[in-house]
Amino acid sequence: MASGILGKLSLRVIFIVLILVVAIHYLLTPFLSQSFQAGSDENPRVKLKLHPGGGDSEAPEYDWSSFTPYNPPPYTARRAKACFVILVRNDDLHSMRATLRQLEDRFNHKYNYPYVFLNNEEFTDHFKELTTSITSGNTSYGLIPKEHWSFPSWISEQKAADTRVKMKDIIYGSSESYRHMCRFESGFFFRHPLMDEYEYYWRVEPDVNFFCDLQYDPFLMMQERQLKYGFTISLFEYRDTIPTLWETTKRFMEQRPELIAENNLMGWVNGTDGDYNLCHFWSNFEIASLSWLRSKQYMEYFDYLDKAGGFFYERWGDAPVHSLAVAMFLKKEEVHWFEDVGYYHGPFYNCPNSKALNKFCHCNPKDSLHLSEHSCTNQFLALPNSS
Ligand SMILES: Nc1nc2c(ncn2[C@@H]2O[C@H](COP(=O)(O)OP(=O)(O)OP(=O)(O)O)[C@@H](O)[C@H]2O)c(=O)[nH]1
Ligand SMILES: [Mg+2]
Repeated sequence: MASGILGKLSLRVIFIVLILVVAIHYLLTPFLSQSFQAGSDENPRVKLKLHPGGGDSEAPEYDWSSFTPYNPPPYTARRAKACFVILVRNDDLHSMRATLRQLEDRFNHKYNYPYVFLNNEEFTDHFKELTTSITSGNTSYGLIPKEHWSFPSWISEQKAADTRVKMKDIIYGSSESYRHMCRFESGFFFRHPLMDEYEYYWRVEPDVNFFCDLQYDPFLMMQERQLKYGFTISLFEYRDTIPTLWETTKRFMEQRPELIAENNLMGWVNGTDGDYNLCHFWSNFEIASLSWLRSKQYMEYFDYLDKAGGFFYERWGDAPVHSLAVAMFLKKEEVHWFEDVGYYHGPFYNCPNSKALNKFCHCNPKDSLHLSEHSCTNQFLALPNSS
């Protein structure tokens, strides 16, 4: 009798628990599924960013099928008209060599692409000897013409000097050479005569690190997929360095609407308040098309900015300049995130999350900036394709 009552009781308890479990599951389902859908349509890479700290077994694999390797070994002789371009000082020889060693080991010993070194001063024989000795491709060394690394006639040197004093508390705000560097990287490196024979460039700096064996030729990939601009890291710019860059750019767009691409990427840089949201591609790494930079629209944009004076009266960086140009002139399909290039430029990493890619690397995906709120890569990936 007692066991009969107990039996009925435990059946009731089990029944109630079951109902509770089903109810709780039903109530929580919308919240759980929302966290997977936020910001993404069907792009599985966007979902991945919702797993910060992932990267090992629990991180979802995503579709890498569109990323077929180009020149799998044995290596074919096919090459793009491409080079590495490196703006560097003689004093940076040893950090330069450390980077070249990695670039060769991770990629270029198989492809032997040439290097163009540029400098505002003559390279020393010592620099030339010790960089040529460590590289597999041809090396050439160019002196930057004075007019590409000096104040243009319309700039008041006094006003520029006053600006440097006013901006002394901003990163590189007091530096004159940094401003020449940013202006040069914005408007001139691709016009140096040593660059004339090339169609694509990979920008490299001393002291950056490469962590992954690249399994294909990125230049040929750019060419075959008609890509114009490739990046590894995106982030937010310091607003104080570019107070009027956005309004200057908007003025340019108003004056030259016919130069703006129909399906452009302005959605990536438009802030909700109508201001620039500060998203930019970090230009210390770029693999990109030279004909795009040499195009009428880019050249007009650079000239417009140059005349406006912000390279000297503020501290406009080449990264937001290139990025705003990408946003105005290119379509999403022409811009590529080199997720598989493990890369470090202090203090940020790009490191592939996918096991399929990370197996060629020695970086920790958990360090990758794209998993953090400081990156704009998620927002880029979430943009719709134009077609
Ligand atoms: N020849 C030459 N190269 C320079 C000069 N200033 C900077 N560069 C190069 O320009 C590139 C960018 O300069 P960086 O000092 O690295 O600027 P950054 O990346 O914004 O700042 P960091 O965080 O210090 O790396 C690097 O390739 C430097 O080697 C200069 O005065 N002369
Ligand atoms: Mg740097």
